[in-house]
Amino acid sequence: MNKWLFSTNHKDIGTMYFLFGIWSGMIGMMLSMIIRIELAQPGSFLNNDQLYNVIVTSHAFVMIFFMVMPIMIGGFGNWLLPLMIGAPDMAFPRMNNMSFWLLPPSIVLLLVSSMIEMGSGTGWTVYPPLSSNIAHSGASVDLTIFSLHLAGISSILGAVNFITTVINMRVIGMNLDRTPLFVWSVIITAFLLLLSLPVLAGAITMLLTDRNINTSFFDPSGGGDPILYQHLFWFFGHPEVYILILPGFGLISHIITQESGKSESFGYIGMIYAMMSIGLLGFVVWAHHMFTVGMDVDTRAYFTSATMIIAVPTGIKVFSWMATMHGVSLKISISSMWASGFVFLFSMGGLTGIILSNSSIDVVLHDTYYVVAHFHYVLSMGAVFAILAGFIQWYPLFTGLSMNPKWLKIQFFTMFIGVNMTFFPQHFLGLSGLPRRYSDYPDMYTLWNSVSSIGSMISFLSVMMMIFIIWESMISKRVSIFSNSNISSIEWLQKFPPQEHSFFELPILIK
Ligand code: HAS
Ligand code: CU
Repeated sequence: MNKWLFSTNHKDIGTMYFLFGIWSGMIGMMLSMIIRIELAQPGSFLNNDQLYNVIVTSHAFVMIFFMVMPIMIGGFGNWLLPLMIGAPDMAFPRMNNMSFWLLPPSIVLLLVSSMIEMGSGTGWTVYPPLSSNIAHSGASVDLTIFSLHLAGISSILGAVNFITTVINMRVIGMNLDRTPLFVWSVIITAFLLLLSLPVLAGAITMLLTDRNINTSFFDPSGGGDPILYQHLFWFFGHPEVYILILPGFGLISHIITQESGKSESFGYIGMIYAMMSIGLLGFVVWAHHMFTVGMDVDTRAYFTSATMIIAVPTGIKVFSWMATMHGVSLKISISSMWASGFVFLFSMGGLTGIILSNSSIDVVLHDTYYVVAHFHYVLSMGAVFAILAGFIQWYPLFTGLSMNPKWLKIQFFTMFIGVNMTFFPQHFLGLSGLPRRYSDYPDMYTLWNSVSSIGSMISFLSVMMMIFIIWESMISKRVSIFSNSNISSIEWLQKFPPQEHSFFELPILIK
């Protein structure tokens, strides 16, 4: 009991993050199934539109803050980063414990907010005036704000920890141009967190005072402006979407390199610069989420162009992954299937992002299912595929066990079919004008909504199968030949030497 509650060990804390993330993922998936049941056919299932919006809002928050971020940064970051840089643990082990234990109270606040009064039916963007105290009276939105405060503090502490660890605790000789790509991806993510979360905290705190102590930051009748909230939110919100994908980029680079049997990623240095460019550019494109607020044409031209430029470093990454895979003899492992699936489907999501970045097109597509299709391709098939690729790749390390490869292959294909069947038709729905965040629709949208809901059922069953595969590997105690979870950082570095593009002799340097 105390081993977990008071843990200061990066591997144990990483494991707790995984368990927490998987548990939240179940909640998030359950909420998404309610959404797909409601939309499976016209007419009402819940008979309550506010409740529907509460479910959509909770789904987004749970998936973003309590599934993807804890698993990628908390789980993989804690487990792999110290091992990859040869550090005995994180720089601030007790702060690491606190980062983790802030999350359970945070998700409790979020879930409680949906159980009292009328819930928060605001969407994850929490825009006023919908989130102000007239449209959302009662304590629900306040509890959501407190939940975000706690999750934000957790992430900021985590970011400080990762930055300090990487700056101070790399093994001697591991210069920045020899530091593994996953470490780079986490460190860039940590900077994004550190710079963007305080802005969100400011915005939601201003909203809190608007709601409760009669300030009027976002209320025109008191001299405020609701558009200010959107600027503050998206100054956080856009970097946030790169926070959700960058650690995945890092995981994918390692998996593709290892599974291709190569000693380093194609264009290793270019990969680092690409991630830094994506991180930096991510801070100057936020208003592509606000093209419909009545911006002047020059501002729209700027945000369109700046956004499109992000395709260049992202293209560098995609083509470098492909070049890394190029020319190797065909050896298809499960994790390389997930990784290739990632490269393909993430690129598709990226391309629809480029389409949306055209402000004149976005005026039509904003708040339609086209946007929903875009971000589920980069998230459900980008971030989630990266998580599954990494989880399968390092499962022997985390648990010492091995999963059934044949079942994993079936699971991959059912998931691949399920998510594509769920989200590809949403492009059609969006292009023909179906708005997001509504619980019902005219009959003409029935076909693709039904297909989408059936697809979501397939993905649901596929995730259940994954849980079964994990359970089976645990009860059968099939010890993996590859790895064990007691590996020390030094053994890790000897097994997986860092970038070898420059000469690097480990045993000597570690001394
Ligand atoms: Fe996005 C909305 C644009 C990447 C997540 N995005 C969202 C939302 C989420 C999200 C969650 O400009 C909804 C938020 C909400 O609740 O309202 N997004 C982009 C662009 C990129 C992008 C340009 N998004 C992501 C990633 C996400 C994510 C990564 C999470 C993991 N996104 C938008 C826009 C909106 C938006 C608009 C607002 C829409 C609205 O109306 O609300 C880029 O980073 C993508 C770069 C990647 C690629 C693919 C690989 C690159 C290659 C190089 C060659 C390609 C070229 C392009 C030269 C481009 C292979 C050629 C173009 C062709 C079309 C052929
Ligand atoms: Cu954006």
